[in-house]
Amino acid sequence: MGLKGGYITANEDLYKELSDAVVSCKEDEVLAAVENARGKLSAPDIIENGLSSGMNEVGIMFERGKLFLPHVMMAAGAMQAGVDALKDEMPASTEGKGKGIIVNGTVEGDVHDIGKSIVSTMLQSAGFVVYDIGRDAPIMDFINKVKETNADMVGVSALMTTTLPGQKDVIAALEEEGLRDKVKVMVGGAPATTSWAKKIGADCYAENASEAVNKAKELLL
Ligand code: HCB
Repeated sequence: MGLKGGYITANEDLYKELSDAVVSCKEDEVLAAVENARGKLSAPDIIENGLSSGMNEVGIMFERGKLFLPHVMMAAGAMQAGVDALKDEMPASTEGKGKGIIVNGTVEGDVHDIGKSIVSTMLQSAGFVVYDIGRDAPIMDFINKVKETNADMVGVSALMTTTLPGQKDVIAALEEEGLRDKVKVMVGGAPATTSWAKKIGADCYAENASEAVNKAKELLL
């Protein structure tokens, strides 16, 4: 428990333990921290405020040369194990049921998929039907899945400045295929912003998975 005691600092201690476990790059530490937080924090809270902040810290340390790529890969694997351990505990809601089919993927050339997968899981928990087309997904995979499922929304993730234009390319392809009026487009990922979303004609930008759920509800329900 933190110095001041009480719920807020107790939660902060749990967040820190979760975050530190990801920074340790060790799967067993992440699983132990998740186990300790279970029942005290909700599954989305553990993922968004604990594990994800650890992953951001790993990113900063990588940028500063304090961690190297193999560490980042291990931290990513450890974080994914923590997220997987919580999958069955995501709150189930039927709010979005029958209201929205969402195709979600990471653009071609980009292998980052932890955040995108969290978004898919949270959207599913909210009751939306989600088709996750994975990472490094060619533009036509987005288009074909939209056609096949008659989707209402497309979520396009990009984690690198070099792959960010892929979001624009997906929108352009939707236009070319005459699908743009039928589907909403949500963009996300670290280099994306609200102004980028506006610039490329997306319907919304979501900073994290909770916001992605809220934006999907706003646009589809
Ligand atoms: Co990677 N990587 N990486 N990486 N990586 C970044 C993204 C850098 C920013 C790190 C840095 O240099 N500071 C950088 C990109 C720089 C740039 O912009 N140009 C980078 C680089 C350069 C690379 C490689 C090129 C490294 C190399 O090989 N030399 C290579 C990429 C190869 C490729 O894609 N072709 C690479 C590889 C890797 C892995 C494999 C080691 C690993 C990915 C594992 C995986 O995803 N399965 C990895 C990781 C983990 C990172 C960092 C450290 C963390 C990303 C992450 O998972 N964050 C990242 C640094 C950073 O982002 N701060 C670094 C945690 C999740 C929960 O957050 O932002 O992904 P998120 O998702 C949020 C949010 O954005 C939003 O909701 C999510 C949940 O809250 N959201 C959406 C995301 N998508 C959405 C879609 C929607 O529709 C709505 C909301």
